[in-house]
Amino acid sequence: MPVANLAVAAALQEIADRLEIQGANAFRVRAYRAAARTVQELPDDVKAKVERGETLAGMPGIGADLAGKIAEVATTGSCEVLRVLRHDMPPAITELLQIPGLGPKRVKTLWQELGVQSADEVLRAAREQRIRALRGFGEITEQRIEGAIATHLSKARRVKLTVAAEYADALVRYLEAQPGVERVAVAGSFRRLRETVGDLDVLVVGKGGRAIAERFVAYPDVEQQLAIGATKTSVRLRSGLQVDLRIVARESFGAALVYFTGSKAHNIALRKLGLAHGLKVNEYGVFRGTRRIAGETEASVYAALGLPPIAAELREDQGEIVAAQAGALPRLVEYGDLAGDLHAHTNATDGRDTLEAMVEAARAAGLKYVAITDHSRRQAMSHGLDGAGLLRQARSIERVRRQASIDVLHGIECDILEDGSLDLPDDVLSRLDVVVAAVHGQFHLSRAKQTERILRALDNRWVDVLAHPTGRLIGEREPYDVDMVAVVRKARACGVHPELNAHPDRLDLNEVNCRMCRDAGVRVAIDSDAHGVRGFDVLRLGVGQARRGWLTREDVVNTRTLAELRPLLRRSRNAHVTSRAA
Ligand code: DGT
Ligand code: CA
Ligand code: CA
Repeated sequence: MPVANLAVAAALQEIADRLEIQGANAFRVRAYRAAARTVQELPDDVKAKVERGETLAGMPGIGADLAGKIAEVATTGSCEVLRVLRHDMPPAITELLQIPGLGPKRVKTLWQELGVQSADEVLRAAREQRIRALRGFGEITEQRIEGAIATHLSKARRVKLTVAAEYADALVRYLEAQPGVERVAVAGSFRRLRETVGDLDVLVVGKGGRAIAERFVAYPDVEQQLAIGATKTSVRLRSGLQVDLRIVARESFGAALVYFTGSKAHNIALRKLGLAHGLKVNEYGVFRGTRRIAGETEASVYAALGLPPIAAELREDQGEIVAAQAGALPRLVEYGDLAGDLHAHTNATDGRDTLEAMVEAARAAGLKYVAITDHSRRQAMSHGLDGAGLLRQARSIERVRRQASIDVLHGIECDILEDGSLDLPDDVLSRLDVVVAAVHGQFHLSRAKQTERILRALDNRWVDVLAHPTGRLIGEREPYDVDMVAVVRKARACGVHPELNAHPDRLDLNEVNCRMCRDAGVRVAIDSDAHGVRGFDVLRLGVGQARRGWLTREDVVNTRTLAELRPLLRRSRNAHVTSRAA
């Protein structure tokens, strides 16, 4: 479905919701809802349609008046009715409406009876048990609302790592340019490369603590100063992101970096280990009695505890300290280890750039091979390829191979249908170099059905990679309910490589699943899923997630040269079996 249509449909839904909250005529409310549905189900891009001068009037549930409003939303992003409605109601109504379980009727009651204007206020009302007394609510509903809002708030307040990186980079550049500043580092979950971060923790070494703090709060993007002092200052940026700044002494920099990188669980484990050695560990250093024995560098802190340095990505108290003591820390995969990418799109389906441009971009990203894996026919909205389309693409790839300085594999991102069969027949799949199989719909199957579906897809002897194995979109869509232990076991039995899709919205596999693969001896493919020439940049993010999942170079299949990779693809085994049989 065209993305723009979703936005238009959402605006129409919002109008309907707000009208309902206002107590408007039920017929009018229904008309907007029907229009939203029509737009959502429209196969073509509504904006393009409007721009071509076509009218939507006459489509199911859409008269001349609504058609005009849809055109206005499609071209300008909003419309007069919506602006007026928003103006007349507290802004948080939109936020409240996004909370599962809070439809317009309930929002209306909460707003009118309790006067709540934001999600925080609803949460407080729930905790103070003021909601259960309202007509149509009750204790169970109150509890459900409390849970839903708490989840909503905790998600809304964490930002994706790539977004945080933009704020962090700009702020670091600003701080480094200030007089007296010697050194700036971003610690916290950001440095551990967690997929989302709650706030930024910045450390500064420099002269004149108070003056540096004042320069920090004067940063143009600061909206609110939360606390200021010579050692600790906190602000909120305009985007809502909080930044904690600590000014530390040079000789404590390493200890502060360890402490504020965390995680809290890792810190506690280190402190315990110190106690066992008669040492005190804190953000200022490692102390025996009152004597500081380490603290200037991170390595000195770990060494004082008898440990080798531990990579920031591992510091979650998930066994890294025991591994460090045993000299068994993994040699984590690095970006430079990647040799190729097994999942990328072109404008033959929903990618933005040509085959030639994508191959060149893969080369520029330092890769030695790239698999072109456009969508299969089921993805009709993105013009998915059938057998004939793939044949045409094969000819283009032949042509590009003659000029390209890297190897180009011809593959497909083939839909896994609801019953676990694949969208294209085996004889088509067998002609390709690599098959990436993916779930793109029916996310709500039961756990048993979803698992069975995916296991069945892995049984297909042409499937090499299982793309974005859990389907989650960070902060937007939960993973579908699937038994990953069974999937990983099956992947091992079949020789399929689960993908770590590096797109910042996906990072799917997550770190827990990465580690499950490693423990099962299953090699993972870190793929970009690039839909444009900039799309290969995300591979770095994928490597970060892989490191959080303890993956080494050996655990990642696309660190192999193409010659080493081929035998690890299932089709090579098939060929072997077939030729022996012949
Ligand atoms: P976030 O911001 O929620 O994504 O996660 P972090 O890990 O960045 O947590 P944050 O910002 O609350 O604190 C930064 C670091 O400071 C954290 O990773 C470890 C350390 N830290 C915070 N509170 C405590 C604590 O109560 N005890 C210890 N030992 N360390 C703490
Ligand atoms: Ca933090
Ligand atoms: Ca913090």
